[in-house]
Amino acid sequence: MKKALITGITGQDGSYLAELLLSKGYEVHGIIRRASTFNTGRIDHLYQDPHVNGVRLFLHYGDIADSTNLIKLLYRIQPDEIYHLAAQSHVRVSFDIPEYTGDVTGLGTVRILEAIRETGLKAKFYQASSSEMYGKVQEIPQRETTPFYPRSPYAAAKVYAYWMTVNYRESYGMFACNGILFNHESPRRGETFVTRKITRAVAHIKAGLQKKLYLGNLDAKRDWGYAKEYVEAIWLMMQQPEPDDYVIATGETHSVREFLEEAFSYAGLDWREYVEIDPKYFRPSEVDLLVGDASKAREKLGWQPRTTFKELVRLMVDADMELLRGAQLREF
Ligand code: NDP
Ligand code: GDR
Repeated sequence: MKKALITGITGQDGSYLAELLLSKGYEVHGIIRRASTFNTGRIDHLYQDPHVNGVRLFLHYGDIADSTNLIKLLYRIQPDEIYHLAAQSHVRVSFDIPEYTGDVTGLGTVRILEAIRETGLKAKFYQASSSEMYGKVQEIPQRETTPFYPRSPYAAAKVYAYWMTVNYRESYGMFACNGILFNHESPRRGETFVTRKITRAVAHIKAGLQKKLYLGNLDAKRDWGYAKEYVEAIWLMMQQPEPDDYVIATGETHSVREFLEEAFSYAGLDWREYVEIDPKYFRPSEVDLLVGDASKAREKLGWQPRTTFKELVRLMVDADMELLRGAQLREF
């Protein structure tokens, strides 16, 4: 039985990846942070009492800022594959806490890479790299060879982590790969990212629980895909004979305004009646346009997206309406 370790298992991608790996027969270990409130809502349905025979999901307290803890966990677990998803992942927030973001999102990757080296593990390593690294437009569509031009503390930290992953591959012969994933969304997306903020507002407005939705820049364009499909690409990268870096994207781009139009009209509402602009959501420097070329992933991994933009918006609106009626995240 293969053993995987997931950092960031309580996040959107971590929860879908844990489901995928369990369905493939893996023993899955996840690092969770101690918090004063429950932070395991996305994975509670996967958790079973570890004293019961046959359990294959194990959770460990830890933090990507704590090297000793990481080294201990690697010694104890001896994973075959390490999926490093943990990060301070909010771009706008990274302008408020740039130092912390650099520590967790940038140095966090080095801590794990060093822990692998220190323990002498032969584990494969996945780094959650991001289309944000492309930042200011250098080339359209963006592909593996497009130069990076990060426009936020978050993106700068991810560029550092990207290159450290490449560096450990080249210096120490590690199986270390970067997935350069473009925005991917789902009903499990954090509520402060723009897509989920919109679909949640649509459900609340429709139910008479909210009157206005305050947003920032509506002109930004993103290449939005479905998270559940993107974790399949992550797994495929780790099954290749050689480590490499891959862009994962749909190849289509839409503005925040188009997302609004699609989500509100699906619920029979006109977004112009509800949306107000609050400059506090503007970023000091913005990423105007992202659209990815995932040809390499299609050719080498046999991966391609299946869910269209319209289907994604609709499934998220439907889910937020269901959640208001008492559905659980595990259902999505
Ligand atoms: P989320 O923000 O949903 O999840 C982040 C995860 O990291 C959570 O489990 C969080 O724990 C954990 N985490 C944060 N800080 C620490 C820390 N100091 N120590 C340990 N764990 C920590 O992100 P996503 O699931 O959306 O994204 C996963 C990864 O992929 C991230 O690295 C993100 O930057 C990257 N990425 C995401 C894209 C997207 O569109 N979703 C696109 C490209 C890259 P807790 O639940 O306790 O907060
Ligand atoms: P992004 O996602 O910054 O692309 O990073 P986000 O949904 O936060 O923003 C997308 C675009 O929407 C504009 N926007 C707003 N954004 C938020 N959050 N809230 C608002 O009210 C709002 N109004 C307009 C933003 O300015 C931006 O242009 C996500 C994260 O998951 C990263 O971790 C990941 O690396 C990238 O996607 C790829």
